[in-house]
Amino acid sequence: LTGTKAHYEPTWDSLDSRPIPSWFDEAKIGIFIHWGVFSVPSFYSEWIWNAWTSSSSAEVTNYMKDNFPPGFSYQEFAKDFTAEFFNATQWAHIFAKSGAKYVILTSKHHEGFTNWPSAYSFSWNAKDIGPHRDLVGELGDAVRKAGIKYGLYHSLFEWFNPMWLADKANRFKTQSFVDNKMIPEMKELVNKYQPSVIWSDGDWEANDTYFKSTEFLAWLYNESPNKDEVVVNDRWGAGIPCHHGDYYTCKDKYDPGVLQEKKWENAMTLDKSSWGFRRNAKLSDYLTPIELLTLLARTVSCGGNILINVGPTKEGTISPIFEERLTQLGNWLGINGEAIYSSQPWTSQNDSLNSNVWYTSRDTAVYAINLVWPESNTVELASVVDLFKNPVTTVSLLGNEGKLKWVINSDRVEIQFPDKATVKSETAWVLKIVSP
Ligand code: FUL
Repeated sequence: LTGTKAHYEPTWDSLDSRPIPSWFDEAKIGIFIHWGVFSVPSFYSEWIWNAWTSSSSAEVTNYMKDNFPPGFSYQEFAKDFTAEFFNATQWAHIFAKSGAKYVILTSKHHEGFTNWPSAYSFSWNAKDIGPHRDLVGELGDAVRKAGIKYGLYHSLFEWFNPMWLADKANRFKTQSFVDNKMIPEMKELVNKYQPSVIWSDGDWEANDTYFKSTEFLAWLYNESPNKDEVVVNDRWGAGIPCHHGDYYTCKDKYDPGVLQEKKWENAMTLDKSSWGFRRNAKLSDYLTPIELLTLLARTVSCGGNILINVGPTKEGTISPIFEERLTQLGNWLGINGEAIYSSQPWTSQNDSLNSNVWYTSRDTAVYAINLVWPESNTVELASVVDLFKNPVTTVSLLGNEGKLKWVINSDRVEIQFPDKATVKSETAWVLKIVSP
């Protein structure tokens, strides 16, 4: 928690002076969930409604023409958002097993459909149609019971909301959508579910003055029920991302590869080409375990958190490929988690000699995450050579008993890996260098 009792003004200078609640940096790993009416066609991506309407994708145009009668409307998909197999406790169990410390669900994507019974989204919400359930509430209860923080994604704008379209036609000189929908709805969401993260999105269309972003955030930080714990991202108006907010997401899949001063997050997705579920995805569309661990190592090493997206089905299941990736991650963290959770970036991020090695640190330990098993069982590292000049330095491999042998060879240290058969980790092996 911040521990500060400051009062914030609705200006970026004031809001940006707020220290980020410490739980967020310590957590390192979150799960992102894109679930909504777009999960019904589960074709192309969560942008299908927009792509169909704007004819921006021939694939979508043809799919809709070939499979739906003339006059079919996107809203008709909602009744098939059945969620009959949705068991929030089972989802929370999968997320807990993955080692993630926070979970962020789309409360409402750009389609405007709310996954909770919003008083401001009449008949376009998960209680009135489709699941006939409060998905936001059910998942929140289960996730928190599993000891995981709960956050909510929320799209500021809605592609086809008439109030939004009217404001847009007025070049955003009117704020009917913001006053009558967006702000009251976000306050309802916050008061009811008290999210620990607000992952704002869809901000690029208008500026922060139109969205009344600073007023909302001052209310959030000063008065809202979870004000000491809540963390917000940076998507609050055109030009804002990467400049304001508790932490930066910048653009989707942001992965700078170098240390960042400000807390940031790599929001990425296991299906490389979509955030929403795709029934026609191929195995090769999903990240492999080592691709995921590479992103994790590089992200955490450079001071970021990773937010790993899954797209559940309209029936409310998390497909086995997502479950498998998350389980593999959890198994890896079970052995190597001390290099990740509550770690700090070290002096070097990527070894200057060996680009397959990323560093993190904690107390007197430096962790070298090796993405490949070294040829001839010996790894050569340059960035840590000075640590080995300290006579009390020791080095071991996480998930393996005993200390490893090493020699300094001019500008590098050569560390002898153990017999692979005695090593627990199946991939991405972590050296722990303790140099008191
Ligand atoms: C983007 C959205 O437009 C995508 O659909 C997705 O939600 C991603 C996380 O953010 O800006």
